[in-house]
Amino acid sequence: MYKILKRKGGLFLALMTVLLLWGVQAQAVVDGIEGTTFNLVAMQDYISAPDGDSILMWGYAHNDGNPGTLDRMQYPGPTLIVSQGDTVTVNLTNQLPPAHGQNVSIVFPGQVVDTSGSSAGAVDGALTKEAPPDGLNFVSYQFEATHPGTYVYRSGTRPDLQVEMGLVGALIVRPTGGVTPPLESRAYSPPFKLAYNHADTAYHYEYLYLFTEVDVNIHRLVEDGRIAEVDTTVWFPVHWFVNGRAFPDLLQAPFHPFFPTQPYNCVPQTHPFETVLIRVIGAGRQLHPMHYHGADFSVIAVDGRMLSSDGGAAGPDLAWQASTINFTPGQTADFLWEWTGAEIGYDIYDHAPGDAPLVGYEYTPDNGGTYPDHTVNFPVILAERDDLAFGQFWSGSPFLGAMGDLPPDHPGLNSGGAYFFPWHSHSEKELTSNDVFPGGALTFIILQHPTTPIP
Ligand SMILES: [Cu+2]
Repeated sequence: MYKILKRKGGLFLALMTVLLLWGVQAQAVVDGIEGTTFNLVAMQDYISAPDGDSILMWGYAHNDGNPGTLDRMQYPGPTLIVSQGDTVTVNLTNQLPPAHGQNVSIVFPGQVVDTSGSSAGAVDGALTKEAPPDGLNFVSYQFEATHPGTYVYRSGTRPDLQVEMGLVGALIVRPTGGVTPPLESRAYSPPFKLAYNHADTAYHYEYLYLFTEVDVNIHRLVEDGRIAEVDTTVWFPVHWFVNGRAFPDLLQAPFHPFFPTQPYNCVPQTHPFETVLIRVIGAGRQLHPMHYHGADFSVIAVDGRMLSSDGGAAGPDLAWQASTINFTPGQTADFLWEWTGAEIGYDIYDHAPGDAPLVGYEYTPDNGGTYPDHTVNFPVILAERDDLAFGQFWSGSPFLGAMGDLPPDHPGLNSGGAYFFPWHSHSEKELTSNDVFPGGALTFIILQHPTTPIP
């Protein structure tokens, strides 16, 4: 039995505008594997970084032959999605090249883990049982998912090296409480779901923000068979990843063929008045001040525990509001974000002054009133001529390259007229990838018009 207890200047905006409007695709769900038994394999492979680099990684693979999963290592590991009360089994085998001499393991902070189902050749490690690099012996980690929430899982074997190398992932426990949120609903809104067992944790869309860093020098040494020379006390990361990709790669679709070992993206989308749940994981070694433009958010839980004064019945009454949150190494948090435009004084649905509100799209707050018609059109500000580029932007390069034609059937650039709010690290160096700007921990939340469906 094992227990572990602002906006920037014109150039920036022009760059962003050009880059972000290409082919943005997202899913309003957290990609991952649902179930109660997961067979993970530690493997070695490469990821790509936006500077064109190819970086050797170790990661957890989930090979079950089903669509939506990979049969090779992925970075980060597969997001494991379970339900509260489930007995969860994660079996781990180790197919890292034996020459590295690395056992591997998984620790599940917040869960009480039993490894008694492991094979006889599993090895006792410093923190938990480990799988030797023979591809045969396995460790069976079993726990009951007692509390809903957002959790990290990661290697418990030399984590300074193995987490850096990519052996990390997310665990999501969904609540079983069948509470119907007594909240307003609108014609365009999908049904509410709950993050925790309380109506005040209801959301329409959820997204994962799993933050990691990479010091390429460590990966080069491993690639060269020089693990003995790795010194993680002189660690100096030059890549910052959200869900295993950096800007602009994280705007591409999940499971995009450009990124065969980096399946997850990070493109939050919502409509006005709908609620977004962000699941935050500090999976690396640094603090990251992540900054969410457009509206303050409300932190409703930390480390898989709702911020409640009475253990849950009062809901997240101790939630706190902010525009920036530190991703703390080893910590998770959940927050809710909603954009209403309530205080900007414009009609956000592009109707002319005096027009009747769009039926089904008007905001009806909980107090029974309706959102006022400001009779002021939302202003449209055209970019300065010098900030514009002419023609079509896509060149096949992830960065601004030569002009080229959009591919056939491309829907055009921001055809829905959405607003884009940057969501980014406020540690400015983290907006680079190996000293190339823009890159790193930068993405956008896309505020779609109500008539634009969000997949
Ligand atoms: Cu900012």
